[in-house]
Amino acid sequence: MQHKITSVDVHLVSMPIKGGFADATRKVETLGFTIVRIGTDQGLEGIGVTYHEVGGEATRSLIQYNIAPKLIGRDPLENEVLWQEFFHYLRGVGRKGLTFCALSAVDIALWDLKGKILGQPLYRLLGGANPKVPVYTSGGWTSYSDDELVEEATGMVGRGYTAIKLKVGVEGGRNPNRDLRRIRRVREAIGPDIALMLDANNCWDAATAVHFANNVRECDIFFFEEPVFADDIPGLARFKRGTDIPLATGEHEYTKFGVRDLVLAEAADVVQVDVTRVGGYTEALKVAAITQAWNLKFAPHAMEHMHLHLVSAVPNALFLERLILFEEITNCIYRNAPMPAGGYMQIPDLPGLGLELDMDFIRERDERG
Ligand code: SMN
Ligand code: MG
Repeated sequence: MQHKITSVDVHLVSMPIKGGFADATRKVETLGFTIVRIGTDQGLEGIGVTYHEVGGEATRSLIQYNIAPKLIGRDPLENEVLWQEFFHYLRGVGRKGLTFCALSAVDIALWDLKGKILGQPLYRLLGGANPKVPVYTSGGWTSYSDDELVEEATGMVGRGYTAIKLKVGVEGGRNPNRDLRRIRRVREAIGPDIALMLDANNCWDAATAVHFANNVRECDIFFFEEPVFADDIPGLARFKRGTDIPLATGEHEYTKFGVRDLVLAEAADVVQVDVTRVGGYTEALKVAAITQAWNLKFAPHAMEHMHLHLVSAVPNALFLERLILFEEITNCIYRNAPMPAGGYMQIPDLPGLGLELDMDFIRERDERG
């Protein structure tokens, strides 16, 4: 039986972030989700979400005024056909950035619908077998005092995580020696058995990053993320040549074309695209295939509820990332968001993404343009 799309609704929910949380290069002031609901003539609904710190209104308008009218009357199972059409429809106004956040949220909703139409959880449709997915937690802002950093790291371990990620690049990246002292203290506090990852959020040049990496190497770093500007692909490649700490990057990368350039330049060991930015599940699966062809690791960025099924099904995927800062908004927008326990998250035995939106909260907070 063929389904036809009969409705597309878009909602925007943003939360101010108080507390001055900052990484090496920016302060996080707002976290927001743009939420898409695609309905069919058979009464099914698929949901997709993308996140923003700035520009959510633009993402919502693009979906509402430009993408939604073209979805009405279409068959939601045709995600490849629709992806190609939207890619060419939108390519003149953006092949990265907010345009792709919009396309990603729509594509995710189509995959959720696909699972609901076929009556299977998405990870099963993708060929996965295991509903229990490893997750690491992430925080440790550069705005923390040294004591606060150590306290957060030990708290993470106390909550059962066996892998944690912290920021480096204090004082805008101008004091790597203090970063070194902070990370040494953390390693001592958490012991040798916790996978410790560092994220410099684009703050250094390659020479500074390599120097720091070689000093911090003794702390047994599982991977080092975005040591230099995300678009400094030669700098990333130079980092990789200068240290044996695995290099993670990709949260700022869009589409298979962006990832192709990273891998061809030997500028990543762990590719961290975000399904809510890179072009949805349709594109993330192609990115995953590229990483497999180069024998790299795949570890999607943030948005763990959007990534659960992908990490379960992709054989070279390491784990999910759960940002402490996203926990509040995530708990508010889903009624049944899986929670981590002992370093794992369990995929619900429900069709599609298996997520139920809290429409009371979303409607109350929806920022109408
Ligand atoms: C990050 C991304 C988005 C919001 C806050 C922090 C960070 C990460 O770069 O990798 O988690
Ligand atoms: Mg990061």
